[in-house]
This record gives sequence, C-alpha cells and structure tokens, in this order.
Amino acid sequence: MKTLYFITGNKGKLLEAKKRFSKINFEIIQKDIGYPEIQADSLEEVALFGVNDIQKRFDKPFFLEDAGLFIDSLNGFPGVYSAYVFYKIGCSGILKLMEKYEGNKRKACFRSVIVYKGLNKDPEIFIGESYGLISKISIGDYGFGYDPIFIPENEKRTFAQMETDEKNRFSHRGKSLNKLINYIKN
Ligand code: ITT
Repeated sequence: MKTLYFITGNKGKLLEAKKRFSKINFEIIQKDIGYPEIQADSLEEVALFGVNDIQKRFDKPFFLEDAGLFIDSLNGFPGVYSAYVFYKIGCSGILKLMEKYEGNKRKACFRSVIVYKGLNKDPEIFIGESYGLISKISIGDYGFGYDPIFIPENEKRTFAQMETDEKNRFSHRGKSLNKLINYIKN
C-alpha cells in the first residue's frame, strides 16, 4: 500500500483524508509537527508559508491544508481567523453574531486549500468550496469545528449530522481531496 504524509494536528481532518484515500488504497500518515500559521489575507498564503517551513525539515512527499468558514453577512468572518475564533467563541459565539440574520442572509462558504509538495517538485494547490447556510441551532455529533452549524446547499442537515463518507461527498475538503487524488493518480 502506498503512503502519503498529512501535516496536521486536527484529528477530524485526518479522519476525512484517511477515509477518502482508503478508496484508492493509499494510507495517510499523520505528522503532527506543527508550522507557523501566519496572519495573512488568504488561506493560500497561510498554507504555502507552512509548506515552505515544513520542506526544510521533512524530506518525504506531504500535504497540508488550511481551511476556514466565510460568512457573507459578516464580510467573510471568521475566514482566515477560523481556528482562533473557534477556540475563543466556538459555534455558540457564531450563532450569537448571526442572531439578527434570516434566510439568505445566513449564507456561508467553507473553503479548503490543500498544498501538496512532491519530491523535487514545486508546491501544487488544490481548492475545494462548499456553499451553504449557518443553521439557527447547533446540531449533530459527527465531525468537528463548525460542522454543527453549517448546512450545505440542497440539504436540511448540518455536516455534524453526516458520517464522514457522506460529508466528504459534499464538503470543501472532499472536493480538494478529490483534486489532489486526481493529481497523484496521474
Ligand atoms: P491544522 O493542524 O491542519 O492546521 P487546524 O485545526 O488548525 O488544523 P485550520 O486552521 O485549517 O485547522 O482550520 C481552521 C478552523 O476551521 C479549525 O480549527 C476548525 O475549527 C474549522 N474547520 C476547518 N475545517 C472544518 C470542517 O470541515 N468542518 C468544521 N470546521 C472546520
């Protein structure tokens, strides 16, 4: 079985990547070796900076990912600050900020930016997006992070009400992982 390293400290992301890659008989191995998450305007910049840092001290093919939730009515907040905001105010804090918004005013987008670094190759970027709405209440036990308050388009359930394989079919990460897999297969 082939292997590929995923530089992450997030168990939820790891499980999603493991599930998706198991379908092409690839084993994903977690490397929780950390990297500086710089303050930048885009997920791409954060992820590329991370790859640059990791490649100096890790010599096997790897990928890492920066992800975020962008809420329209909050001008894209928490966006690049998603990890910090989740740690500080969590899903309940976001629901509070969204209290006065109804219907389409609750639109949001999850973005995933994966950067893959092959040996002696330039970094390759794969992006996935999932559009949806911020729910009125937090619901569901699967997943992680903002999953209990995000309802993807054409669905009534939140990501946290979907098992991993199902979330992967709709999600930002499912899409960016599909692109990475296509690249690796070719
Ligand atoms: P890394 O070690 O991979 O960087 P992280 O938890 O720091 O893991 P990010 O900075 O990429 O991850 O993600 C920002 C936050 O956005 C993260 O803490 C989660 O709370 C949230 N998030 C990211 N992807 C998510 C998803 O698929 N579902 C729900 N919340 C998500």
